[in-house]
Amino acid sequence: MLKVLSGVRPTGDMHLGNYLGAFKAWVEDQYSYDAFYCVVDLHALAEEINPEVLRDRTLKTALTLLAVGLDPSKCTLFIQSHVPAHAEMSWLLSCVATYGELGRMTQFKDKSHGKDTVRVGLYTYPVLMASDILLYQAQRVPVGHDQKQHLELTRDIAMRFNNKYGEVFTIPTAFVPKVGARVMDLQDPTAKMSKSSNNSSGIIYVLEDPSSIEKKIKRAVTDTNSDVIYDPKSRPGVSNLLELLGAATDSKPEDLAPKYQNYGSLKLDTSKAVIEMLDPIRQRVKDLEKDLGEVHRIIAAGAQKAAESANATLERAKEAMGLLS
Ligand code: AQP
Repeated sequence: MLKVLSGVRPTGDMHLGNYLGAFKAWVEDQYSYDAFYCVVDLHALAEEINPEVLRDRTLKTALTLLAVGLDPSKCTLFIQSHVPAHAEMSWLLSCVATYGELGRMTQFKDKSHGKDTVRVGLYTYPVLMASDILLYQAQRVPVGHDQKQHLELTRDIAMRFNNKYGEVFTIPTAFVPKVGARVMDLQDPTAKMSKSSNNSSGIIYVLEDPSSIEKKIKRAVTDTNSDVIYDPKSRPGVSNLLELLGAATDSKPEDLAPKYQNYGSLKLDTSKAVIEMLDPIRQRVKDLEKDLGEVHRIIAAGAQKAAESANATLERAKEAMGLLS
């Protein structure tokens, strides 16, 4: 079976972008691949985060992943920091990656822009991400558009390592889901929906109350025109709503557009469809919260299974680089 790996940062509550752009594909992939999914808590430390908040969000993210349909009997779900090989491999690969290539990462440029203090971890983040992927010899890595550059870097690092030290790593390929690959902010449809956005009214959270979802979609920014046309470039707001409705009802946004004469009815149908899609997930989280002991058992077993694969690759990499065993 081919291996697949992906991760999510517990930097906030999970939103529709995470669900449509990543988790839905993760759930499908668990039936066809040897799938590893991790809550990448070490990555969350690259930016300011309160320790208690980080702990809570890490658990809540794991709960959400189980609730969206990850099945521990079909995939390996674990917390990144529970597998120490990630941090160790990250040092080995930071001795392969170069300062220049990390500086070219647009996510680093965006996140460090205008800040007086920037953590080294934010700069070396892509090396830790490369470690996450390469430790499991993953062939397929589902990512949103925003992560494609990091995946390219992972490939470069792996190829450089293999050329210099011998074939240790499988070269991974990015997989960007067609539907929901880029869910946009409801208040600023030119920016992607993001946990760290300053304005939560542009974000729909996976576990949000139906009444709040309805309000946010009702207030979503559209355009000055009133006709419903699917054209993400010239009509980003209305196109984002059509994409959400399409993703929630398994239809194409361009086929949905002609069915609507005004924004009001489009917004109403979109909120109904989104609420219906998220409702069962919210219910499952409530059930899982009643048995947190079981959730902890699942992630402990996941870490044990992940460590077996990760440690085998780590040992090969250390040996290839000349570390005494
Ligand atoms: N708006 C989005 N549309 C489609 N996919 C998205 N993803 C995130 N936002 C969108 C995908 O979700 C997966 C996990 O994301 P992550 O939290 O690890 O990283 P991120 O891209 O940095 O997510 P955020 O919400 O933007 O977090 P912050 O604000 O903390 O930076 C990834 O596959 C990602 O592509």
